[in-house]
Amino acid sequence: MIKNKILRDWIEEINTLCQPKEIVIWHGNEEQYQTIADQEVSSGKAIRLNPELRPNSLLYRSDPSDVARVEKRTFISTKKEENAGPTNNWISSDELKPIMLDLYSGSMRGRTMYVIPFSMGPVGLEMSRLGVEITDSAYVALNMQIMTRTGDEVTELINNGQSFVKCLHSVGYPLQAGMEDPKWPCAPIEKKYISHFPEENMIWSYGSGYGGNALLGKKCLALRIASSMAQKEGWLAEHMLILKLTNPENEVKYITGAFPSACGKTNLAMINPSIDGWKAETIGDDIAWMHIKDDGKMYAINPEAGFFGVAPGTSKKSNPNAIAAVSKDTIFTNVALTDDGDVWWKDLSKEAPDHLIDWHGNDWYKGDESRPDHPNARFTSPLTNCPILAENYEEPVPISAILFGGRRPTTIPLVHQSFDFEHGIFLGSIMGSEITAATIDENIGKVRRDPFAMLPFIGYNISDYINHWQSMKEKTTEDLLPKIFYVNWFRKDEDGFLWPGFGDNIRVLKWILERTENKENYQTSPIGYLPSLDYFDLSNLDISQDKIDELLKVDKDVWLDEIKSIENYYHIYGDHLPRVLKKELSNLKKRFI
Ligand code: GTP
Ligand code: SPV
Ligand code: MN
Repeated sequence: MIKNKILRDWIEEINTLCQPKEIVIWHGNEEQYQTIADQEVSSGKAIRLNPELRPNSLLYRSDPSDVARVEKRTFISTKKEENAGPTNNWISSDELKPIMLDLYSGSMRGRTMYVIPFSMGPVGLEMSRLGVEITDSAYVALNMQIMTRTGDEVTELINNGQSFVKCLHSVGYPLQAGMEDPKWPCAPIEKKYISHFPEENMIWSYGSGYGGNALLGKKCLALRIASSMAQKEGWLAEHMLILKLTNPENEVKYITGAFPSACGKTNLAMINPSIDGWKAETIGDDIAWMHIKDDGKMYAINPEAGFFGVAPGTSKKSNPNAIAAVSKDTIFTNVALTDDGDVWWKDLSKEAPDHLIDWHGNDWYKGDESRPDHPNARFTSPLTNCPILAENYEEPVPISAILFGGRRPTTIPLVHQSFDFEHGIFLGSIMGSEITAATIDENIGKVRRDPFAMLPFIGYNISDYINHWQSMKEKTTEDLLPKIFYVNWFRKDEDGFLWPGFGDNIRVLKWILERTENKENYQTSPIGYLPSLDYFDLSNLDISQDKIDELLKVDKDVWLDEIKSIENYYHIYGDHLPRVLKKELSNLKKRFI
């Protein structure tokens, strides 16, 4: 039972504002999940997949206009514009609140309002943070059950006085009497608002039912609001996977990796190593919260309880662990349906089935020009479904290395190490990547700078964010901080990707972990330490020397252009270019001359 007065009052306030037909409190148990799932199936909103092939699993098809995060409609609302900074859409709360209150007024008419208490991070852990999402979407409720720790256990903590982030969500499609409810209700793009009020620890999301726009524990709380909390409290909330690695000598190390959306975090988090003797175990695939503890080391936790992973490209060959994770208890969104009631997406098998129902619900025949799945089709599965989940996945783990990466078809070598922590911050700041289907954008495929893979997720001013990273150095000593690397699985020549990627990325990880032990396995270049080929494990890999040379090439002319491009890009900081970036850019230039 909810006893906390702040929460009770807030529920009453939203009930009056949004006028739902009923209120359902989420208890976080299996029975409630199944009841809601059955209702969704009988109303035709969800399809139950063949229980013999895909037990306890659902398929949803979204509205074609509502298929990914919408960065243009994502706002950081603070009193002063400078607190949101040059990379965020800012609206003053005085201006935004009346607009959104007007939209929320009666917005849940004819719908059930779910009240979902949740914990990001294990329930009761000091690093964890609580939220309550009020939503009129059963899809959101079901997904939150998988993605977070929800229900009575969390209500109990709130009853005991723990603070929580108020997360309000409405799909923005009130039902008047006699109106038919579409299968995926949502509002048109210009009425969508994904708004964050970091000064009040509050999130208001309106008009979208998809992923990070609607599952408010994820990008909205665990990244945008948490990054702002972290800045005030001295820790880091990052868009990073967490991976546990055991080498053939049985030594365990942990790494994190920040790659932009749809650039390989889930895949690396579940890597199936292609070289003998190495063991990889998953801890997290999207978000890491990191703190420096009393021993001076940086520790990470995964605040999530599930995977909201990209389906296309996932196969037994590329990611057998993800295939196992989605074998049951999974919600699929915007994948294709097979004739026997199972799912299909691009690359799941070499050959597509002869006939499918596509993500619009229409017949699709092999050879058709259109794609049967959406490029940002996703699966929602519990962490515990992953066969290589580390047994200590709920404990903070010490991080030896941080990887930055992205999709860069040129310029950036397969791997290089920063000279030190501050140079590592520079590498994070210049990250670039091709824009992917994980966001609705007309420029998909174009390279944009995506610092720390956090461009869409920093909840405050990017200058302050860079300075905050630098402040980690004051909390400990350089030798105890994680070593920083920049990787690029996506360099191309005219035949496509130069590097096989996936399981073979272990070769790069092996080199990285040896670097954290200060092994003399490197050569120095102007951009950082590169692998020395004598110490780079290419055993049993069919790849030509030309391709390896190309993968590790640091071309002076190309880099002089890159430096110009960075200088130009740094103009976004205006007068607030952090000193560390100024210094590192100047050092980089000097090393090339
Ligand atoms: P978000 O969930 O959006 O944050 O994405 P993510 O970073 O977890 O990306 P994910 O691992 O889901 O990969 C996205 C796409 O990149 C998939 O289609 C993968 O098949 C592809 N991919 C991942 N790793 C590699 C790799 O090493 N090489 C190549 N060529 N493709 C990869
Ligand atoms: C991303 O876009 O980085 C995701 C998917 O992880 S979503 O939760 O929709 O933001
Ligand atoms: Mn992500």
